[in-house]
Amino acid sequence: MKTILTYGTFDLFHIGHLRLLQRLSALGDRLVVGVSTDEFNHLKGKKTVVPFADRIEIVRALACVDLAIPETCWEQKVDDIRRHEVSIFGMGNDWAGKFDELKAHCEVVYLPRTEGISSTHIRKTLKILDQTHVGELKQALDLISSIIDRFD
Ligand code: C2G
Repeated sequence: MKTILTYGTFDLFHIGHLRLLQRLSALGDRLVVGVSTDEFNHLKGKKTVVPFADRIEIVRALACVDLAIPETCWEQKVDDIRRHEVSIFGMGNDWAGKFDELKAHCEVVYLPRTEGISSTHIRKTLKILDQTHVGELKQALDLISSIIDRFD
Protein backbone atom coordinates (compact mmCIF):
# COMPACT_ATOMS: atom_id res chain seq x y z
CA MET A 1 0.00 0.00 0.00
CA LYS A 2 1.59 3.26 -1.18
CA THR A 3 0.24 6.20 0.81
CA ILE A 4 0.58 9.81 -0.38
CA LEU A 5 0.28 12.79 2.00
CA THR A 6 -0.32 16.48 1.26
CA TYR A 7 -1.64 19.61 3.01
CA GLY A 8 -3.46 22.74 2.01
CA THR A 9 -6.04 25.40 2.83
CA PHE A 10 -8.23 24.69 -0.21
CA ASP A 11 -10.20 27.93 0.18
CA LEU A 12 -12.66 28.64 -2.68
CA PHE A 13 -11.88 25.18 -4.07
CA HIS A 14 -10.81 25.45 -7.72
CA ILE A 15 -9.42 23.43 -10.65
CA GLY A 16 -5.81 23.96 -9.49
CA HIS A 17 -6.57 22.22 -6.18
CA LEU A 18 -8.41 19.38 -7.92
CA ARG A 19 -5.66 18.73 -10.48
CA LEU A 20 -2.98 18.65 -7.80
CA LEU A 21 -4.92 16.16 -5.65
CA GLN A 22 -5.68 13.96 -8.69
CA ARG A 23 -2.02 13.93 -9.74
CA LEU A 24 -0.87 13.11 -6.20
CA SER A 25 -3.47 10.36 -5.89
CA ALA A 26 -2.19 8.81 -9.13
CA LEU A 27 1.29 8.39 -7.52
CA GLY A 28 0.03 5.69 -5.14
CA ASP A 29 -2.87 3.70 -3.69
CA ARG A 30 -4.17 6.07 -0.96
CA LEU A 31 -4.23 9.86 -0.61
CA VAL A 32 -4.30 11.52 2.82
CA VAL A 33 -4.96 15.29 2.82
CA GLY A 34 -4.37 17.65 5.73
CA VAL A 35 -6.74 20.65 5.58
CA SER A 36 -5.60 23.76 7.47
CA THR A 37 -7.94 24.79 10.28
CA ASP A 38 -9.09 28.42 10.54
CA GLU A 39 -6.95 28.85 13.67
CA PHE A 40 -3.84 27.53 11.87
CA ASN A 41 -4.53 29.80 8.88
CA HIS A 42 -4.76 32.69 11.30
CA LEU A 43 -1.28 31.71 12.49
CA LYS A 44 -0.17 31.57 8.84
CA GLY A 45 -1.57 35.10 8.40
CA LYS A 46 -4.02 33.73 5.85
CA LYS A 47 -7.67 34.83 5.72
CA THR A 48 -10.16 32.43 4.13
CA VAL A 49 -13.68 32.92 2.75
CA VAL A 50 -14.87 29.34 3.32
CA PRO A 51 -14.83 28.05 6.93
CA PHE A 52 -12.77 24.95 7.85
CA ALA A 53 -15.79 22.64 8.34
CA ASP A 54 -16.91 23.28 4.74
CA ARG A 55 -13.39 23.12 3.26
CA ILE A 56 -12.66 19.72 4.80
CA GLU A 57 -16.10 18.37 3.82
CA ILE A 58 -15.43 19.37 0.20
CA VAL A 59 -11.99 17.69 0.21
CA ARG A 60 -13.44 14.56 1.88
CA ALA A 61 -16.07 14.27 -0.85
CA LEU A 62 -13.50 14.07 -3.66
CA ALA A 63 -13.15 10.66 -5.37
CA CYS A 64 -9.34 10.95 -5.35
CA VAL A 65 -9.16 11.58 -1.56
CA ASP A 66 -9.16 8.60 0.83
CA LEU A 67 -8.76 10.48 4.13
CA ALA A 68 -8.89 14.15 5.13
CA ILE A 69 -7.44 15.25 8.48
CA PRO A 70 -7.21 18.68 10.19
CA GLU A 71 -3.88 20.51 9.87
CA THR A 72 -3.45 22.45 13.11
CA CYS A 73 0.31 23.23 13.12
CA TRP A 74 3.52 23.08 11.02
CA GLU A 75 5.04 20.41 13.29
CA GLN A 76 2.45 17.61 12.80
CA LYS A 77 3.86 16.37 9.45
CA VAL A 78 6.43 13.87 10.83
CA ASP A 79 3.80 12.34 13.16
CA ASP A 80 1.32 12.13 10.28
CA ILE A 81 3.94 10.47 8.04
CA ARG A 82 4.55 7.82 10.71
CA ARG A 83 0.89 7.38 11.70
CA HIS A 84 -0.30 6.89 8.12
CA GLU A 85 2.83 5.02 6.94
CA VAL A 86 3.35 7.57 4.19
CA SER A 87 5.57 6.72 1.19
CA ILE A 88 5.38 10.08 -0.61
CA PHE A 89 4.85 13.62 0.71
CA GLY A 90 3.77 15.97 -2.08
CA MET A 91 2.99 19.67 -2.58
CA GLY A 92 2.64 22.14 -5.43
CA ASN A 93 5.93 23.72 -6.52
CA ASP A 94 5.13 27.04 -4.88
CA TRP A 95 6.46 25.12 -1.84
CA ALA A 96 9.53 23.77 -3.68
CA GLY A 97 12.33 22.95 -1.22
CA LYS A 98 10.30 24.07 1.83
CA PHE A 99 9.71 20.53 3.15
CA ASP A 100 12.97 18.84 2.14
CA GLU A 101 13.67 17.98 5.79
CA LEU A 102 10.90 15.38 5.45
CA LYS A 103 13.15 13.40 3.06
CA ALA A 104 14.48 11.74 6.23
CA HIS A 105 11.07 10.07 6.60
CA CYS A 106 9.71 9.53 3.06
CA GLU A 107 10.00 10.57 -0.59
CA VAL A 108 9.23 14.29 -1.14
CA VAL A 109 7.84 15.60 -4.47
CA TYR A 110 6.83 19.07 -5.69
CA LEU A 111 4.43 19.05 -8.66
CA PRO A 112 3.89 21.96 -11.09
CA ARG A 113 0.98 24.22 -10.09
CA THR A 114 -1.94 24.87 -12.44
CA GLU A 115 -1.25 28.30 -13.95
CA GLY A 116 -3.82 31.11 -14.09
CA ILE A 117 -5.97 30.22 -11.06
CA SER A 118 -5.59 30.88 -7.35
CA SER A 119 -7.82 31.46 -4.33
CA THR A 120 -6.07 34.80 -3.81
CA HIS A 121 -7.06 35.87 -7.34
CA ILE A 122 -10.68 34.74 -6.83
CA ARG A 123 -10.83 36.64 -3.51
CA LYS A 124 -9.55 39.81 -5.22
CA THR A 125 -12.17 39.45 -7.97
CA LEU A 126 -14.95 38.95 -5.39
CA LYS A 127 -13.76 42.03 -3.51
CA ILE A 128 -14.23 44.12 -6.64
CA LEU A 129 -17.79 42.92 -6.84
CA ASP A 130 -18.79 43.52 -3.27
CA GLN A 131 -21.68 45.83 -2.42
CA THR A 132 -19.83 49.11 -1.90
CA HIS A 133 -18.38 48.77 -5.37
CA VAL A 134 -21.71 47.82 -6.84
CA GLY A 135 -23.07 51.08 -5.39
CA GLU A 136 -20.34 53.08 -7.10
CA LEU A 137 -20.97 51.24 -10.35
CA LYS A 138 -24.69 52.10 -10.13
CA GLN A 139 -23.89 55.79 -9.65
CA ALA A 140 -21.54 55.78 -12.62
CA LEU A 141 -24.14 54.07 -14.80
CA ASP A 142 -26.80 56.60 -13.75
CA LEU A 143 -24.42 59.41 -14.68
CA ILE A 144 -23.66 57.86 -18.09
CA SER A 145 -27.33 57.31 -18.89
CA SER A 146 -28.18 60.91 -17.89
CA ILE A 147 -25.47 62.09 -20.30
CA ILE A 148 -26.84 59.84 -23.05
CA ASP A 149 -30.36 61.16 -22.36
CA ARG A 150 -29.12 64.68 -23.13
CA PHE A 151 -28.21 63.57 -26.65
CA ASP A 152 -31.69 62.11 -27.37
N1 C2G B 1 -2.16 24.60 -6.10
C1 C2G B 1 -1.92 24.25 -7.44
N2 C2G B 1 -2.30 25.12 -8.44
C2 C2G B 1 -2.91 26.29 -8.15
C3 C2G B 1 -3.17 26.66 -6.80
C4 C2G B 1 -2.78 25.78 -5.79
O1 C2G B 1 -1.37 23.17 -7.74
N3 C2G B 1 -3.26 27.10 -9.18
C5 C2G B 1 -1.71 23.68 -5.04
C6 C2G B 1 -0.69 24.33 -4.08
O2 C2G B 1 0.60 24.28 -4.64
C7 C2G B 1 -0.84 23.47 -2.83
C8 C2G B 1 -2.33 23.04 -2.89
O3 C2G B 1 -2.81 23.35 -4.20
O4 C2G B 1 0.00 22.31 -2.90
C9 C2G B 1 -3.18 23.77 -1.86
O5 C2G B 1 -2.94 25.16 -2.03
P1 C2G B 1 -3.37 26.16 -0.85
O6 C2G B 1 -4.77 25.89 -0.47
O7 C2G B 1 -3.00 27.54 -1.27
O8 C2G B 1 -2.43 25.65 0.34
P2 C2G B 1 -1.55 26.52 1.34
O9 C2G B 1 -2.39 27.56 1.96
O10 C2G B 1 -0.34 26.94 0.61
O11 C2G B 1 -1.23 25.46 2.50
O12 C2G B 1 1.42 22.95 5.48
C10 C2G B 1 1.26 23.38 4.15
C11 C2G B 1 0.14 24.34 4.01
O13 C2G B 1 -1.01 23.88 4.61
C12 C2G B 1 -0.12 24.66 2.55
